Amino acid sequence: MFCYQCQETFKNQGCKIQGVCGKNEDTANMQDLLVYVTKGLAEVINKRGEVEEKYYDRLSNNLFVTITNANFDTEAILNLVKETLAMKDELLKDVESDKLSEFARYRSDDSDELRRKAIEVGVLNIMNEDERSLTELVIYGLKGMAAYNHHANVQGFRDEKVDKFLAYALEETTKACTDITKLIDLVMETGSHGVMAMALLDKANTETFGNPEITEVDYSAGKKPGILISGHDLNDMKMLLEQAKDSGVDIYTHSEMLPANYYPEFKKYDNFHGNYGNSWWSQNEEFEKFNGPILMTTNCIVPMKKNNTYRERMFTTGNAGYPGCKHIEADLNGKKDFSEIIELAKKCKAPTNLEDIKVVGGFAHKQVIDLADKVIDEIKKGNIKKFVVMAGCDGRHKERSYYTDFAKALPKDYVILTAGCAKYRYNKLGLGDINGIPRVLDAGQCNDSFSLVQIALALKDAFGLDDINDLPIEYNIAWYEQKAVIVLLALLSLGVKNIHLGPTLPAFLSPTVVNFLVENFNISGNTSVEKDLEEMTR
Ligand code: FSO
Ligand code: SF4
Repeated sequence: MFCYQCQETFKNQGCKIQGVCGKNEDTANMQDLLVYVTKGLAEVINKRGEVEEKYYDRLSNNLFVTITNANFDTEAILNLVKETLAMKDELLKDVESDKLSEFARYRSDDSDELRRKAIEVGVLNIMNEDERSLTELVIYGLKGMAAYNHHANVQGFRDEKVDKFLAYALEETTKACTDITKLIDLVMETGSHGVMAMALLDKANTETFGNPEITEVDYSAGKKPGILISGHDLNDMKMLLEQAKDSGVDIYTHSEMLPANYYPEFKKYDNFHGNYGNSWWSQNEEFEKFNGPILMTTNCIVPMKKNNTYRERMFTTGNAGYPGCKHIEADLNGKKDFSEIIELAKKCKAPTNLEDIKVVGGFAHKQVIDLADKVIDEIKKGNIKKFVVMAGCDGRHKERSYYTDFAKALPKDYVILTAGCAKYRYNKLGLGDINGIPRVLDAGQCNDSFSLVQIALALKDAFGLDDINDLPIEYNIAWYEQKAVIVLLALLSLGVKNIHLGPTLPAFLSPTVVNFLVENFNISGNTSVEKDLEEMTR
């Protein structure tokens, strides 16, 4: 195995024996094969021109499965490989096979042969370091885009341009190409389609569940048994709330599901209790204490400790998977039956209380733009000097305390704009407000970084500026997995410069690619809180 797709990769070089995330060699290889056959399917889709939506769905789902911490179930991934090859065969009928690449020509339904092939198709097959770096940058961006696309698709929203770009770009990565300029163009195109995918998901979420609104979220535990739902899939959240509404069981969010608390549609449910716990990496301890069933709708799953007590009460759904945990499939209409989880919850103890705290969030674009006059007034009066976008991911490494220290050290006239699980590093610090405007404005999940861009564009218009970089906004972004990669590429495609990216720069960026990003976008890694603060408060 060789994997260097996330921020926690071994020694910031690559996981070669076992993933730091817990992914073992077999799973890693099988994920490589899934990406390989997905590229083959994409090529055949492109040759056919028009195909049914289910083939595009397959591209997004497969890429989503290979995102860090989403799916640890090797057998389930092997089955996806087989299904993908079978779907490709359906499309191959009218395609001349001598015009196809090895990715598209490959076929087998034999598990042993597929396991053998899985060892051969890793990222190190691209020998040229810069070509590999840019190709993987595109692939990781596509994985993030695929995740957002999938969430929109299951709500019945599609953008043909996103689907077609996914197929196009996947095929492009099969072509040996050492033309760096061409690959950089593909990276930037990936970013601009990332904006479209985030816009699509924003439309899907807000048209289906309403616009997020300012909400004080309760983190305390109630007296009734509960179900904890984690991950990013709001459609699953809706189905669970609906099915559990008269059951006497409370629903709690964990980690990236926290922003569900901000949506009007979910607030209607009396048994929606609030949020429980913190970001994804704290789940081993917090899932123990929750006492009831847990539903993982997407990443981030942390491998269970040997002596865990929650394997039997953790369920996965969608593209998430974990060996030994029951997986809830959707029926042909996309409906999921969560009755087994609800029945199990009734027999469980209520959650152990972790903290009695309430935290305010819900500052997506509509809510902030509704407050625009007030915000602009405070900027003009000099009460708000700058915004700092601190969106992205949290992670388990100690060095991430940088973000807590940075937030604490920011001058009192600075406001943090956040989205994603990065917020757990500073959302409970009690950083106060500026004449009623909280100093931490949480827009929602990582995909709601789109909201932060909308807010920036609205401010640019309000101040009559030509360039988004002339705004009083700094970017100090924390990344972990591939959804953060598409958020980064989306920002670059919009022309955002001077981004600080940490806690470390991606291992998959070669020195040539880092130079390109520095020269064209003035990207930098983190140094120390003091130095970065000095630079960002000039
Ligand atoms: Fe976090 Fe995990 Fe949302 Fe990621 S829970 S790290 S960028 O999956 O997707 O922010
Ligand atoms: Fe390593 Fe990250 Fe890949 Fe897991 S996802 S194997 S931690 S690089």
